[in-house]
Parts: sequence; C-alpha cells; structure tokens
Amino acid sequence: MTNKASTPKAIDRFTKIELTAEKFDKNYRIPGRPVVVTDFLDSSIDWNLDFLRRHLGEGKFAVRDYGEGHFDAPRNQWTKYCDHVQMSIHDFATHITDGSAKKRNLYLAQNPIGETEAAKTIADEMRFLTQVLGFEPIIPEVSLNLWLGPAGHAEPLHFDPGDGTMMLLHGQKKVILYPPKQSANLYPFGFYDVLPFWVSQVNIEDPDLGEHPNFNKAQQDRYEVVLSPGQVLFIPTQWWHEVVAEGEGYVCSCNCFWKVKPLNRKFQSLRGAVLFAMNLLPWHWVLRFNRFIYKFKK
Ligand SMILES: O=C(O)CCC(=O)C(=O)O
Repeated sequence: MTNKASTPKAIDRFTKIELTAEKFDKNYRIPGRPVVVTDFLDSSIDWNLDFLRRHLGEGKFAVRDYGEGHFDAPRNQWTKYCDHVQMSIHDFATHITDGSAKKRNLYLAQNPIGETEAAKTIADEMRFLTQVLGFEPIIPEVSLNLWLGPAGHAEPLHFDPGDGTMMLLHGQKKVILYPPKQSANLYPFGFYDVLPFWVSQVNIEDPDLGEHPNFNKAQQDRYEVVLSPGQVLFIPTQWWHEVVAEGEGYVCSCNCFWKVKPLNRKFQSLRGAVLFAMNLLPWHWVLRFNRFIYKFKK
C-alpha cells in the first residue's frame, strides 16, 4: 500500500502588529486553530551552546534518553517512551558537540528555565503572550520550558492537555500537525497501554499502511510549518504534532503550556475529556491506577 500524502496545508502567518488580540481570539484561540507569528522575538540573541552554557546556571536538567536505534523499531513494539538522565548544560553540550547525543538519541526536553538569566532575555516576548494575547500559564512556576537536541531528532506525534506556544531560538524545526478530528486515523495508543493515549502509534514519515490503513485519510489534513529563530507557533490543545529538528548541528526552542480558553475546546474528543479529568486528580493516583489496570489487562 502506498502513502498517499497530499500537499501539506500551510499554517496562517502574521507579524506581531498584524495579529491583534481580537483577530487572535476570533480566528485562532476560540476555534482552536494554529497560527505563526513571524517576527515574535525582539532580541537578536542566538541561543547557541555558548549562550546556554553562560545563562542557564549550574543546575541539572532532565534529559530524555531514548537509546540507540530506538526510533528504528515500530512504535507499537516500544516498551516505554524513554529513560531519563540528569545532567548539567555543560555535559549535555558536550554530548551534542561530540555527536553522542545524536547517536544515543538524547534530548533535553521540557525543562523549566523561568528563573534563569536566559529567560530574562525574552521577558518582553513573554509579556506579549500574557498581556497582549491574554495567555495564562497552567502552572505559573513552569511557564517556560527549554528543548535542546541534535538536528535530526523527531519528537513523536502526540497532543498536549493545554494550549501551547513554541518559540524558536536556534536552528530550525519542522512541525507537522493534524487537527483533533483526525485522532482516530492517527491510531493513538489505548487508554491503558504501554505508551500514553496522547501518543500516536504511526511513524508518520514511514507509515506502515498495512497496520494503519486509515492514516492516508489523516494525510489529507496534514499541516506543516518550518519555524526559524524569532518565530512562534500557537499549537491548540488536542492538535497532534510531531516536531523535527532540521539542518545540521542542534536546535533550541522554548515552549509554554497555557490554560485552554474557552474550556469547551477540551471536550472535542473523548481523549481530551479523559485528560481533563485526569488533570483534576493528584497525578500519582492517576499513575498508580494506570499501572494497576495495565498489569490487570496483561
Ligand atoms: O520541540 C519539541 O521537540 C516538542 C515540543 C512540543 O511537543 C510542544 O511544544 O508541544
């Protein structure tokens, strides 16, 4: 069977002046549609390894350790999403420069950096998001997360419980998106499965159409955007997205997770509603319950 990818759809793009709060609310936030701001960053600081070493402090960061060859196996044969290791930015930078981050599939992912010197350099942009566009962080203490990894890394197709904004700071990222209405055609993992139900089983760049025949239907609704430094992408909750670090070297971005407004966008799918209910409970209860059901099913 062939992968009938049609030409991907484009995401709307505006400058900061063009995207007024009214336009953002009416056309993007309320209906839940992605949009790019092309001149989001005021400062021209390049978040390269030298800048990161000097402005992120001496603390440790959680690094996703997928392991060599992990992405070659079909997703439904994975036994876990990844392991985690803790390391300083200095050690992780060495893994990038000596090529071991790429070989071992290491990814410094979703680390809160709101209190660092690096974060201060984009305080104006954060104010634009909160004061002009009216975003409210889900958890104020972790409102800004750092993502840093080798070019070639692809963060698998998934969706998030909150609205998100992804801002590019070094290198380029290609983001492939599918709207929530395509969920069934993207074969999410089951509710009590080895991987969470907000992750897709499809390897979208090399799909197995024997296993996932309806993926061709989702391809008719595939959106793509390549983000360059200084740009920001709004990713509404439940929009599936895979993020590929492009080019040579390494790529750095920051994201924020925001409260979903209006709240009814959380209930576009059963998966969204279950995730909403789970987030109301203490997370350790949810994990324990999940482990229990998973063991019981086996
Ligand atoms: O940048 C990445 O690799 C993934 C980020 C992501 O999934 C997000 O911002 O929601």
